[in-house]
Amino acid sequence: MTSTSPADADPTPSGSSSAPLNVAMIGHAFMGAAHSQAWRTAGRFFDLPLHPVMRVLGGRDAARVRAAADRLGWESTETDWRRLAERDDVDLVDICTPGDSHAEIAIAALAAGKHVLCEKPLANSVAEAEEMTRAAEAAAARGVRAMVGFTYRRVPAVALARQLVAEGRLGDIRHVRAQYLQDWIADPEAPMSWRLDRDKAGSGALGDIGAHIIDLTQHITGDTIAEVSGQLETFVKERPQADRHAGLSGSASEGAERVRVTVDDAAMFLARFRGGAAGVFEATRFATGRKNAIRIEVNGSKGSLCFDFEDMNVLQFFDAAEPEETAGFRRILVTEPSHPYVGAWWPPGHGLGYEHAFTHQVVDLVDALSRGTQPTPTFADGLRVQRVLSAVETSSDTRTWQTITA
Ligand code: SOE
Repeated sequence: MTSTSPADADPTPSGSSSAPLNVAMIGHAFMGAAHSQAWRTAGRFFDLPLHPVMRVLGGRDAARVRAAADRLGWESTETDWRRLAERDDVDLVDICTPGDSHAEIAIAALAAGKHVLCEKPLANSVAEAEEMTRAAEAAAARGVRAMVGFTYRRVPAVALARQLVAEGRLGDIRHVRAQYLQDWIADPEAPMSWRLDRDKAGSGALGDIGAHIIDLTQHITGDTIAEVSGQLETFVKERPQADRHAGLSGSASEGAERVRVTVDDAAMFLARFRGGAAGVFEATRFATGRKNAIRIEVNGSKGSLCFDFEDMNVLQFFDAAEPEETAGFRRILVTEPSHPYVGAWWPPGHGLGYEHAFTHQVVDLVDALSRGTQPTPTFADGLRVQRVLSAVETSSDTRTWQTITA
């Protein structure tokens, strides 16, 4: 079914001279809203070489996807994603669905000659991620590009962290310490959600938020994880069935049927990086009081850095070369125009938020597409993360260290 909606679907100032990039998005929950904000905003703050046009929103329920298209600014709607992916007025498909549909949609869209942006984690298994990566590499030979949405890479303080490591300011990397702490299901009566269903999500905290800190630490250090020893825990084994269409903070009716939780609630693992660094990782949805706390500390022979998403416009940096009387962690406010992405936004000190990283993702994707270059992270980067996820699961099941192929 297709229909039209308010003219605000074209998010770029009228009269834009650049060619259109016709975008379709599938899925309109939390990630769909965040991606829509990015497609709407990018051309208004950055000079884009192509201007994104929000052509069509895909969803299963006609009334709900129509309402979402009106709210989020999409021109038309489809309830059949296959038809959406075949439309001549679509150049790129943005996949914002649960992980169990990523592979099927991405492979079909790439085969139809559409660029693809796929939310993380790339897939629900290594086998799916490998198939997607093969499809992406074959499509790249035809000039069709694919990217996976690890957006936290595009927080300015994270981009600065990577720059400092790449410049050698930390020296040889010894320790990588990463946590991703949430508490949205710490209440045992919090209802079931697709994120707690292995068939839909592939895994629990491990793949949903553990994937972010695996990608982030590999991105910041420029190194990759070679071995892991993991422990997965499921603290609450069953939950009340959620009311239909309940979101992250959903609700359950009195006396609702109780269903089994089939994923991990928390994932902890040790890691060895190929370059020799030792890693300690923790991803949990039971850190009561922590809402979306991503904390990364990297210690090197010449210095350290520390990032906390709850203070996301700051990067803490320790320079071991400082004389001891003035040594200490420096609190860098990453809001100068010279910092990555910041110049397009506000004057120094005003700060950015969660949603800006999604806009930066669109900016870099559109720039790569206009140049005919490969946007990152690639599906191969997503596959590397998937292999670590799988190795942690196997390690937890077998209580053995597991090696990840390069
Ligand atoms: C839920 O854990 C979630 O929405 C993740 O799926 C996102 O990737 C993360 O950025 C915020 O929390």
